[in-house]
Amino acid sequence: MNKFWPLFFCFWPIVAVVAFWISPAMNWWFPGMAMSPLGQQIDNLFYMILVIVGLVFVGTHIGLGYVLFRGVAHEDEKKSWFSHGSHKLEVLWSVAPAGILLFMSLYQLDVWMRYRVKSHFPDEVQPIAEVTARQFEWRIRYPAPGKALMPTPQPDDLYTVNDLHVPFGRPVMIRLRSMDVQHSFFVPELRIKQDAVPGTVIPIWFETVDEGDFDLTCAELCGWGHYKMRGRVFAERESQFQHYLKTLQAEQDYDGVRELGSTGAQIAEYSRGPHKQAGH
Ligand SMILES: [Cu+2]
Repeated sequence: MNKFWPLFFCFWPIVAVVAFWISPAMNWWFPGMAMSPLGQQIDNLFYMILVIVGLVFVGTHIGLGYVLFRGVAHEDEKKSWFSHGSHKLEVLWSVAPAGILLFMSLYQLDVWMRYRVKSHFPDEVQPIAEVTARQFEWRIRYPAPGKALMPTPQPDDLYTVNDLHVPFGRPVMIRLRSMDVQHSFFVPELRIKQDAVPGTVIPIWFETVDEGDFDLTCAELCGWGHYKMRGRVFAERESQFQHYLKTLQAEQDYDGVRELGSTGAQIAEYSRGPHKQAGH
């Protein structure tokens, strides 16, 4: 019976290690596969840290198990003893974690810079849309088809809410702003999480590897309606993306009086869900 507690305390670390081991295969760590190359690099950093933490965890629990089993095996040694510390040990367990933390901070610098530091962004990346967070929606401004996004709104800009369309297979940039309080632009499948801060414009770039649609949520408790600040990111073929912009333009220019000609037909076609169709 006196082996119960040592066994009990050693059982849970073993369960934890098994769970850690099978988690990647079961897809328990992440909200699906990373759909961007940078997201995959971020996942690799996560696994690197997980391995280090896992080794420390296993090591300390082997130590704990040893002490527990030794304790029950040597009933005669039950009397406690006091230590005034060991200089060597103190140095060792201060320097080793400091070294590991330093290694982790240097190792991730490259990914961090590519993600956040403007001078390390891909050369060809251009802003394709401005996303303005407000209580409680994502307002999106695109330039007219064939034009570049200007820092200030232009008369022929295109507007929509909550549905961000982007072409996949090339890096794209959005300019992130906030109209009221602090929000956070969070696309879990692309591993993007960036605060939207009132008074600043923050560029975010990403490259989606395949077509698909992904959740866009707000990751900053921004008020009573925070829960409903939910949008979608549609990654589509370049031709589909251009088609989407043209449809948005037609929709915006439609005065409601014209006959249901080509413009109306285009709107009707799009409202049937063209992003699910093949490109045009
Ligand atoms: Cu929000």
